[in-house]
Amino acid sequence: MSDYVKEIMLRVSAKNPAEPEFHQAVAEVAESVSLVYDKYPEYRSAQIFERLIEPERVIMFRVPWMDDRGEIQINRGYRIQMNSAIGPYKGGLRFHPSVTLGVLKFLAFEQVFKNSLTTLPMGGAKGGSDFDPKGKSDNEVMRFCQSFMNGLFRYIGPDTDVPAGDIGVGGREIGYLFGQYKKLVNEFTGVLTGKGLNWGGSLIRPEATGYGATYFAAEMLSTRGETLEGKTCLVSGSGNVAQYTVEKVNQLGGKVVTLSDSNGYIYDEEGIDAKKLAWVMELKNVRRGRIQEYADAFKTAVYTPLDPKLDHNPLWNHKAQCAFPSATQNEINARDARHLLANGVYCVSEGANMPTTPEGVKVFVDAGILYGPGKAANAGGVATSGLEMSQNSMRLPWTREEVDQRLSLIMKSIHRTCVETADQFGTPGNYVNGANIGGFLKVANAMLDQGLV
Ligand code: NDP
Ligand code: 2IT
Repeated sequence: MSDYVKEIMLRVSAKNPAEPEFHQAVAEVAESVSLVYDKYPEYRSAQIFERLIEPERVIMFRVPWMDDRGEIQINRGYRIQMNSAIGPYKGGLRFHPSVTLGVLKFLAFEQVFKNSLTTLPMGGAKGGSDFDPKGKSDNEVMRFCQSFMNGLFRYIGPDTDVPAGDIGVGGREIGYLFGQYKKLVNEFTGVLTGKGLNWGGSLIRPEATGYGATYFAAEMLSTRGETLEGKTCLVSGSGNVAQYTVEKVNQLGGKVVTLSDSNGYIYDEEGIDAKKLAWVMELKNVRRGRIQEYADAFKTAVYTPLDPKLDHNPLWNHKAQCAFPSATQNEINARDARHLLANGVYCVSEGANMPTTPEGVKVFVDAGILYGPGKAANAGGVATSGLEMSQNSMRLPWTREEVDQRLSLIMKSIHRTCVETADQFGTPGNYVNGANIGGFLKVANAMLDQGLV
């Protein structure tokens, strides 16, 4: 760790106690930014990074709602408006019991750099609640979403802050949130993305994160003259990102052998083909069941329950060439990273946000594998949200082919930025530096232009 990073981290830890995920995300970007500060001291004297780690605004609010038994429940809602130098705040909402201020600050911080990489004019934000949608009825989810929007609507808008989905927030939740916003403000606007196709949503938005992470892997492989054809892939999670990663990997000729949820994972040696994937989509999106059922439905699969006593995740201990962590933060530790390398994996494209611990990242970077960090590899989701915003502004929908083509071009552009920036700063092949610095420079230059913001 350089002296600059040590000094920054002392300040960040003292000022933001009990926010380990935020510290983790800041430390990684600080290492990359120290290369920029060495080369271009004007950013250091303007204290750009020091400003970037302080959110522009944090909104916290009570979310009271009534469950189906008539009992009152109280959750906490948040929106972290991190940076608006290059566009309105933009980023998802996460509903999960593990949500804290520190988790959302790490996600909002990552979002600033990710959104900058997309080439589209979007600032960075994240929000959500410690509400757990699991086991709740549709009516309970609706009442929660309505109360959440009652607390949030004053602070968002199509030119101010445009939330979207993340863990626990999909099409159903965006519908309830949009309906309540419209009722409160009396305006039909593009205030949220991930909307339904009949009411302002964009084709390909549901697919975009998984497709994008797969396009990013294909770009990384192309630097070695390879494709996904014939590659065996490990995917974690079984939600939105995981599902559409499997779909695109299959379309590009690869084979996915794993999926998981918070209870365990399945390994299907024969691969999760289109028919099995359709079954998973029905299980997860309609019946909202557990991945364990896959092994009952398909005899080719083995289910392994999660063992919290283990110091590694056995999902990452299977023969493969590519891995797409697509569940949550810190799901690959150093031991998992070493297992992946030992099993032949040399291409990791992160669908999730910060799924690899700092020690795990070091294992990948030191080994010189194709390692695409989340803020580059999973940027296709928010990029397509940006395309949804464009269509809403024009009041004209694009075709599936048009949106997919733009998504694919954006992922190629992000990949190019990573490779060229890593080269320029003396660390060829290091996509971590490429993404962090590439994302930083655009935001930093906008902040320099705009005075002391
Ligand atoms: P979903 O809610 O659709 O799916 C999340 C999946 O991850 C589920 O299978 C869930 O299992 C599993 N999971 C969640 N939390 C944990 C945990 N603590 N331990 C183990 N498994 C867990 O979310 P998404 O697919 O949208 O999001 C997945 C990741 O991708 C997140 O990191 C998110 O931030 C990131 N991402 C999402 C984007 C999007 O457009 N949706 C865009 C960019 C990144 P279970 O059902 O048991 O909870
Ligand atoms: O982490 C992310 O990039 C998202 N959850 C998507 C955000 C968005 O605004 O589409």
